[in-house]
Amino acid sequence: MSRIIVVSNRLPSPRSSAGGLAVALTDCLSATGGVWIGTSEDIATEPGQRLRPLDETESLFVKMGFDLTRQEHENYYLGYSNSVLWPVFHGRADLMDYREEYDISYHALNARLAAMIAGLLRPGDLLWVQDYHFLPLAAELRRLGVSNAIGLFLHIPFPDTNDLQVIPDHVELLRALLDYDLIGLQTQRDVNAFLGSCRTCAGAELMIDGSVSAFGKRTAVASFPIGIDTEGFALEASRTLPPRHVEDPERQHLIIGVDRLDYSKGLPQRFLAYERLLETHPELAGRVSFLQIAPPTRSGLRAYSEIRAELERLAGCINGAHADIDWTPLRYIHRALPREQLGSLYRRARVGLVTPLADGMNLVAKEYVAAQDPENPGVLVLSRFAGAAEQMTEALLVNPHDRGAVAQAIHRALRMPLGERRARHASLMRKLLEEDITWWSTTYLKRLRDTVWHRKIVTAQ
Ligand code: GDG
Repeated sequence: MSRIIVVSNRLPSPRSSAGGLAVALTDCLSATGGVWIGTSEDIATEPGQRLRPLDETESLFVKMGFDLTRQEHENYYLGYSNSVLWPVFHGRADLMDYREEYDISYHALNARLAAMIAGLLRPGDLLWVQDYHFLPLAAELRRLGVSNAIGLFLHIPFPDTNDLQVIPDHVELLRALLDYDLIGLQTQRDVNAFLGSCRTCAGAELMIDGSVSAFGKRTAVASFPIGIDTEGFALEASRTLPPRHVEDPERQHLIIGVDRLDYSKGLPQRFLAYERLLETHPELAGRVSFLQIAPPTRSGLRAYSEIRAELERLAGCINGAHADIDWTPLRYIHRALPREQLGSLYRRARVGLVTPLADGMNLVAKEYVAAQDPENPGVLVLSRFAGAAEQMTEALLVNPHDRGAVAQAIHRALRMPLGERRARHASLMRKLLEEDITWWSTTYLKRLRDTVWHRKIVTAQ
């Protein structure tokens, strides 16, 4: 069986090891043997030329790390990856901060990484690259003569052509993407956006089998909506005791939001929608409570410190206007909670509020549903702009920009009869159990293997 080589920005750490992606990929790497490559947490003084094996105790697969220099961290990671690609791919071209040194560093890092990977590849190895940090990696590997199958999975949305064109070297990015054998996206919407850009910017031809042909190359493109470890998550949430200090849900209906503090997650809009609920339903005073957990991320970037300041101001305004001596309507926690605690909080919350303005998938929506008590489940209020909305049609789907509509959906969720809650939860759960994280990785890898067969047949003809 061929080895699988996974490349991702971060390696799974013992802290993140409960995360679905880490579990699923660890499982498939352990079954087939392989290597997981990612950045280490260390900062190097010089760009290294070798991957370092980490945690030698693993026998079935190895983790190999590479260090970023401080300059690469600034220019490749915070710069091109998170100040150019992340905002543009999330429909926020207005927040793009494009600089030539970012562009140069991004391509140089990908070239350096390709050289390090090429050194350890064996014939038949499958390479599975994760996410927007490595869009040109396949092109760099091909330049070095690597002919192994290489797949990409993009965890974030693919932008519409108008947005993509804001990036100065977008045609080069597309050309580089066509060096992958398989491009996996989260949703059909993303597939359409990608194909549309290939057609508009590169005059690409769409083939009958769903692949795309441009620049003399051909790539398979399909959606593979990422899932979670549904069964495991449900089991853990049903086992864990609720944390102390959480008010009794019989007395107070808990509404929960859990997001990295990112401008794509629609948090100010969500806070304002909650305020609208309090204004339009004064009878809820003292009986409802909104808990928002928003751990920090990518600190050092202005867009992130700005959104933090805005949220703190809004939380203060909303509590100032609506709180009472024995009631805090909104609790906002700007740090990460332990994973075990999340499950039981989800389970206690009558409403899960997931209202991003743009999101590749959104795993919180899936975790919230998996954590519910099937006998007395809470209700998911979900943005139409989360990739998850394509699968989770039994949630209350909302436009996160429409404060009134979100407030109404929360109200409807709070009042929803038990029968309807159970029915919606049961059909959401069926899909989450069917299309879980293992389904996602096996389906993707099967398709990647198929592209190899396809290529062999075409070459033989
Ligand atoms: C990207 C795409 C796509 C959050 N707060 C805490 C915490 N979390 C965990 C959640 C969830 C994960 O972090 C967040 O995943 P999301 O999917 O919601 O969002 P991104 O981080 O933006 O992920 C996204 C995903 O990749 C996978 O493809 O769905 O669209 O943007 O698992 O539970 N975990 C702990 N404490 C917290 O306070 N322990």
